Amino acid sequence: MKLLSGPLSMFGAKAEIAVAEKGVACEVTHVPFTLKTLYEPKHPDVVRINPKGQVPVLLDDGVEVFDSTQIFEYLETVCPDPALWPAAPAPRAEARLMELRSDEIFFPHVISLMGLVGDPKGAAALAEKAGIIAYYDEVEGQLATRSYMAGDTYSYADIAFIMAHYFAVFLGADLGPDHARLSSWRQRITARPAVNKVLTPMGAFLRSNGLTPPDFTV
Ligand SMILES: N[C@@H](CCC(=O)N[C@@H](CS)C(=O)NCC(=O)O)C(=O)O
Repeated sequence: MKLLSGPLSMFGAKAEIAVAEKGVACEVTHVPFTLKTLYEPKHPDVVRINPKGQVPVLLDDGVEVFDSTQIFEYLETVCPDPALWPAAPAPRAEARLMELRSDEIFFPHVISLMGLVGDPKGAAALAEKAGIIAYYDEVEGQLATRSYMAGDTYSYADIAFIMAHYFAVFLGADLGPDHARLSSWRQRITARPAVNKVLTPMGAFLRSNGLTPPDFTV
């Protein structure tokens, strides 16, 4: 298997963590990326395989898959053990929805914040931060009766949210004193070797660019 990701790609990191959790033999390549030029010029395989020209892209013996969530689905099919979706229909549906919510409800606030770094205390940035905190509040409530994002087992939903949360914290939207359960969830997730394996080089990339990674990571 080959995975094309990026040194500062939230979605790429999701796929990188998943292949590490699965323990599958996979050559991970970071496509060229700098803070100045971003992904230009794009990696030819990314352009060829993904009409959106985005990482991550997975290549496996003639199969070519793009989009982090589709990569999760493919990995679960070809490498079912260890399972990263819960087995029973209800928690599985919940895990899929929490994974979707992380990418499509929570993370858009973070993307908006990225565009507002020049005015972090302005009304627009504060509104995005409020959206992020409201999401934390909601998940904090859910964690009263579950240990992970979607129940009592670690799943792709946890992988998605630790990465989205990483970027939120990087942009100044950290947990508060009312988020004790989320804080303990974060400790458990970042202690996982597969998560650490991906967050450590990402932190090094940020530092090498004069930036400070979230302080909950090494
Ligand atoms: N929904 C996609 C989003 C992928 C995505 O936004 N990738 C970003 C990097 S995190 C990218 O390649 N951006 C370059 C571009 O859009 O030109 C997924 O889950 O993989």
